[in-house]
Amino acid sequence: MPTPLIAGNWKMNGSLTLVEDFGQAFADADLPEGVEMALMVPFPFLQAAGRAFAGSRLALGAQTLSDQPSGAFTGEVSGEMLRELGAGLVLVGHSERRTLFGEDDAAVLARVRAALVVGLRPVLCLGETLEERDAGRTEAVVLGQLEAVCDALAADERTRLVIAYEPVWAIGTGRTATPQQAQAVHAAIRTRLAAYDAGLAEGMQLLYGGSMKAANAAELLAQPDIDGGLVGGASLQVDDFLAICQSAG
Ligand code: G2H
Repeated sequence: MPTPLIAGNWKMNGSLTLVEDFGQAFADADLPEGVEMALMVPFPFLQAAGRAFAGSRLALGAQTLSDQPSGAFTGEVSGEMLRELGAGLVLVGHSERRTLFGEDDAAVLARVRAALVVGLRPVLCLGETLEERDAGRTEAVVLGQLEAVCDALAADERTRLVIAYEPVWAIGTGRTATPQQAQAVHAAIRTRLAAYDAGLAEGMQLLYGGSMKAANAAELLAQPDIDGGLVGGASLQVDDFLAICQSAG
């Protein structure tokens, strides 16, 4: 069984005060054993969050990175810069990046490679739109996004990924996939990973994302192929996020 991972994604929200609140709360909280916890904060908060989370079990993550190591790319942030600030994980291919910022499968793969090369763990996000689900194309879309990355990586690189399934229709909408819907897609992802390598499939942390909250986390996390959560809105409230982390223990 993979180690459960609960990762918060603040998106373009939060504040330095909230960073301090989380640092304090996670330093003081009685946290479940054997659960990894992380928070993906906006770039400007990374340094403060690195300090605030030091000594706690909350790992630091970023929400995207450049596919380039350095150079004349105004506004971009490299993987090496994220490492220097203490980030250990980075989201890649979140649906908001894919749809709002035009990141296609090739761009996602380039960012995964950029993360791996500097030792960041890429959290690769996959998910179908409502139209794709209604057309019966959920598995084809999700597995296609998975293959676009995994086919191009070496076996040892694949083992360094985390995968997050986030149905686009459930993101920030309050509409959560049922545990059965999520489990079915997670099982399909794990089966596809087993075609690369059985050990890869067994060890991969498969996170569910899309309106996960304290009230529904336990039921989602009880599914056999759901190993954790990628939590957006509910990761902005320290008590809610702590409760979700507790549910994973
Ligand atoms: C999906 C998720 C976290 P939310 O984007 O990445 O957000 O929990 O607000 O649906």
